[in-house]
Amino acid sequence: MSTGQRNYLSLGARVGAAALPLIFFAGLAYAQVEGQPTPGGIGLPATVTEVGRETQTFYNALLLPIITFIALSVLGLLLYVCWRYNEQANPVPSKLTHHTGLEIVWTLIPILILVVISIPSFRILTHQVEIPESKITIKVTGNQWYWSYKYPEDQGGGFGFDQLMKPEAELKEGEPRLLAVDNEALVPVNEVVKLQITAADVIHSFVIPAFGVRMDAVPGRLNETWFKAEKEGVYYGQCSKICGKDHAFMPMAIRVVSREKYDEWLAEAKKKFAAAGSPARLAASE
Ligand SMILES: [Cu+2]
Repeated sequence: MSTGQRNYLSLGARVGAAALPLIFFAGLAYAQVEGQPTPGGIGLPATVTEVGRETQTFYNALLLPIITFIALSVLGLLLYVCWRYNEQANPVPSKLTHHTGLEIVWTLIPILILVVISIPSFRILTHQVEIPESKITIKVTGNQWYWSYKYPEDQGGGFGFDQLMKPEAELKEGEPRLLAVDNEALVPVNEVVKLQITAADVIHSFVIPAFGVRMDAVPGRLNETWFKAEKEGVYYGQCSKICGKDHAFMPMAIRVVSREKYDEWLAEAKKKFAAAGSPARLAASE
């Protein structure tokens, strides 16, 4: 075996070794706990809704390959220019300033890429905002710096409550720091939940990555979206609009449970929160 070949092999081995952590982290990504971030996690978090899966496929199968291709092509071009057109290799530089053909190409190609991206993107957006028939409506209001929820009376609710981040000293075993809350909002599994989202003071943003839900909470405006969680568990999110000093400390937590447990909780919560404040009434959802 020649020295050249051996060098080539050792280069291959080095590249392989460098790729190992990537493979390791990719493995971790698949082992992520649903509903909350995992140490060492990479890639998008696990999702439990159809819309969530659509957005992830869109990102992993289309956006990521396109951006990787663009980044590598630009890097390749840069390296080629450094090598081919440096002062020694190219002592007499070209004086060319315009090339109509080239300008048309570098305008058209990005436009075509954006058109290709926009088609599946608008399809997912439509899916996110076209709300299927739902029996459950929850109104979520962003406040500086907590969320409040209202469950309408005609759906077995008639109460509202505030959801505040739990201080670290009060965390129970297994509860994630900066994400766990005092009052979790419950929803039943495999049922369409319509969310009405607004804010009381400044713009907040209601985001639950595992549901593929992201919707701005704007004062004076009622935004709507929906989700249908397919798996029981607790799913966390964080406000995603810079909304003031405690922006980072207003997480949301939604617990997905069976229909029976949900009905039990409704009855309990009705007593608990009715005692705490006035019952919530929502504008009747269609
Ligand atoms: Cu906020």
